[in-house]
Amino acid sequence: MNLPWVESPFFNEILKTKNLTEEEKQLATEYNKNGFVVLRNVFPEDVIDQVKADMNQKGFNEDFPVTVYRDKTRIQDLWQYSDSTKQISSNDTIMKTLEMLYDREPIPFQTLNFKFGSQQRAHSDTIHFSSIPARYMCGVWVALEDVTPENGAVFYYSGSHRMPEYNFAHIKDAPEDTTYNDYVQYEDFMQSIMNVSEFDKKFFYAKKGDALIWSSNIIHGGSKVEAEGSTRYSQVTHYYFKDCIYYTPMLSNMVTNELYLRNGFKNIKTGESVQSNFNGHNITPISTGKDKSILNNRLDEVKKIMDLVKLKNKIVNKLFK
Ligand SMILES: O=C(O)CCC(=O)C(=O)O
Repeated sequence: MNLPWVESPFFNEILKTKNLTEEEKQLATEYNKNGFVVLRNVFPEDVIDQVKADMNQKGFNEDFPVTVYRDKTRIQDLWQYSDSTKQISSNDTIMKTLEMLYDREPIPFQTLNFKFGSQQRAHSDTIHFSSIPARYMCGVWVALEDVTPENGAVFYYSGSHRMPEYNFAHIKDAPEDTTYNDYVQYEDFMQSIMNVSEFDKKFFYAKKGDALIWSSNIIHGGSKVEAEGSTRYSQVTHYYFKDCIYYTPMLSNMVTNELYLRNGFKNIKTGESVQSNFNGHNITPISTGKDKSILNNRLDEVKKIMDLVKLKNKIVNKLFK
């Protein structure tokens, strides 16, 4: 089936056919049920401390020039300037665990380093990063210092990954394009869904070096920072998996199925540029406007025929004018 096996309705049958250790079986079973797993004490202390040093000396240092997005709380893609940030994203234990959970090569493609709690409202990563086949995406959140009820712990709703992947097609009444200005409507919607759902809200009171792996569609966010000014050094890496079509529902038109494709992003581990395909088969996106495309291989054939007709007309006109 075109779904990660850990999210498949046939999970229990597939599990029986897998050659996994008892520990891996337990991990996969938890991930299937809850949509997240915790790995304790995964990263060497010196790498973590170097990431924090890079955050201060580069990421949050206004005198250090960067071309990536940053504000007082977070910096996106610090990996471009920091080898230790890359090492956290490409860590062997994490990569092997993801490969086991998804049966495809993981592709780390974006980092977010937080100096303070994000206080981000409940959301699913699928509004930002989705894939065809669906759900080949996950986040790995790493504590670079201990997390307490005071410094804005990450929260998540256990089991919420089983919900549909909500997007603007579920809430807007017109088939309009959306932008980040509409995001607050999505956040209001997700909160109202959580208010009427019975998922357990959990907080990740991590110790330095712990990692939380969350599946693409689990609802999560950052809780309030109770002790003003307290730091919460942490790093999230977002991963896609090999041989998918990658897109952003937030900037797509999900009513008309015009996708904002994410093509040519960098694999943080290998430095290679990643192109979309469907299970290894080429796809031909056809642009429908400045930043959106439809996927229709038959239309591509039509386009080729139209190009040939145009060429034939040109030749005929030249010969007989
Ligand atoms: O670190 C946090 O507080 C939340 C991060 C988050 O929600 C995300 O990366 O999607």
